[in-house]
Amino acid sequence: MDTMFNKKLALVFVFAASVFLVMNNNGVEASHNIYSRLQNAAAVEVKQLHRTGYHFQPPKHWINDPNAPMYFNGIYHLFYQYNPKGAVWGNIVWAHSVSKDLINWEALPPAIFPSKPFDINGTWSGSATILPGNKPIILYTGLDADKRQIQNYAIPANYSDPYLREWIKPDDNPIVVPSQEMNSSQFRDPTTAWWHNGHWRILVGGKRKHRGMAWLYRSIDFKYWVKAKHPLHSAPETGMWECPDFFPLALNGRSGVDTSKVGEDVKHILKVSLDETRYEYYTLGKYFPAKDRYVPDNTSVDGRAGLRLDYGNFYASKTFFDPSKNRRILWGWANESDAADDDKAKGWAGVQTIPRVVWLSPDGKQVVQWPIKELETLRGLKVDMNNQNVEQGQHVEVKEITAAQADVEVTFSLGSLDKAEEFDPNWANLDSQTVCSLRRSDIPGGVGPFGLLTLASQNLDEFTPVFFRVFKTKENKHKVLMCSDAKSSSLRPFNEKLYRPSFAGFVDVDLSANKKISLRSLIDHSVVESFGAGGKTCITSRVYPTLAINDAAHLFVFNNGTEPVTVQTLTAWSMNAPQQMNQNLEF
Ligand code: DQQ
Repeated sequence: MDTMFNKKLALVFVFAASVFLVMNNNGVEASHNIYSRLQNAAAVEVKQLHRTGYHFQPPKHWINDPNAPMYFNGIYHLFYQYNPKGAVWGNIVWAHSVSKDLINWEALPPAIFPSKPFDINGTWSGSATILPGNKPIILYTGLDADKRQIQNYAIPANYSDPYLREWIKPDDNPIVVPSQEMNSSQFRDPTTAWWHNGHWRILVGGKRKHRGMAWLYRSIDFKYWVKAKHPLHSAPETGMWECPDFFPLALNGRSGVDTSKVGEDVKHILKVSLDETRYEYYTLGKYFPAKDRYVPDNTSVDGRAGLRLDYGNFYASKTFFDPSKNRRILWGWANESDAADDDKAKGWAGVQTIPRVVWLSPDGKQVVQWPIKELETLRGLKVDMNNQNVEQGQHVEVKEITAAQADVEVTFSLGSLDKAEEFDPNWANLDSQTVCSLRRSDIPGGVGPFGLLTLASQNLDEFTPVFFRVFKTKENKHKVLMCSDAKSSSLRPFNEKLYRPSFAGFVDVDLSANKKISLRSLIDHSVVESFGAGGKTCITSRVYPTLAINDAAHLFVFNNGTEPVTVQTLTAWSMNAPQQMNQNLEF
């Protein structure tokens, strides 16, 4: 009886705690917190500890949203929100880097920064569109003298410069302003434009009362824009929609399609970043171009109960179509788990995730993601582990590689699923993260928990487990939970404001067919990006170990379920650092 009561009490507590966290931005640093004391505090020292080895990261200071990723004449461009003066959000400019392979980068001077009446108080996020005649154009949010959020355009000063170093912001800006009845402090982040039947269209994120809005604008010439009578889509009780992204994915195959593609062979995705939770959600649905309406499928819902591209530290993401390789690529900002004062002490904050190719699952019910192929050029020393049986309580080390900077791919093969533990009906209304916090990696189960212990110290005083746990529901169906749990990632005292969530997402797989499930983790000092079941569920964790650093970091395979699991194949690579040119450029 007592245990029952305690269980219920624990559940109520966890539920209340998760409501509290959702109401309070989940503890993830918001991009718009103003730290007036810190935002102009230049890094005195840039601490190398925890800096990533192969993720995109400038040499110092704060970064947030990836902006206007694009491919132009053989070169990839990545712009991103950057504070040139400090390691917390503020003084935002559009930093600019170029690459031939999305892995090795060359830094250029900032492309866009506050200088004109229409952006004097801020140059915030936006997107690129390649206009006919192969002419790139950027749309971005400017904050004008009254701090109104308005949409501006910028064009290259010299189209024949292969790096498009310099960008001009013509004086006929702004091109889209909020109308009287709109909230001008919640109106930002224009999308890549798409073309249909004589008009360009863009979305701008916003909110009306507490309703999240994807405002729709149309233009014939890209300069004169008219607001459509209806937003493309909106949803109640979701708050401000930041960084909307609207794009088609082919119904068959993995090839990407141009943003303007419509028709029966594609499905559309609308992704929004919810300012209130600092997480992103997407729906899949049908776009009706004649009416300019988007209707989500009944398999995907708007808002906090919706699907997520990544269930971890991942925000303000953006996709672009890469015509050179016929694929759609997703970039996201892996935001910090550290507190602002720690960021200041480190001299840096934020990284971009490894670019991922995105496509539609064959059943059309979700987006699938996988790190771009080019990442494999960084793979160095390789080790294998095959047909390794892992019994309950066992953890087997993957030796020899640099475990703090590695890429690991593993396929687990499971025995009988009969022993899968019951999915407590009380959990039905909890989100995946809360379920993971109740069933962490050290709590024994039936089938699982099994997976990887990443960034682990030798004696497991610290570790970030990335694992699966198989449940059986009342209806005798299997439900697979994937977790990337930061709770034990650091020995730093809990009163230090380090965010250590038990990130998790359910995985839509039918294990009964072949009883196999795969996992890939990109481990990079303070980032662990994981791809479950071939990229169906993705989770990024930002972690700050104190022991499991550099050569003292270890990688293990583990199983805490009564049923043994077999590592059918595992390959792990030490990862080399990419080339990053001009990293000392002062801006
Ligand atoms: N970050 C930008 C905004 C956007 C937010 C400002 C999302 O444009 O809404 O740095 O992180």
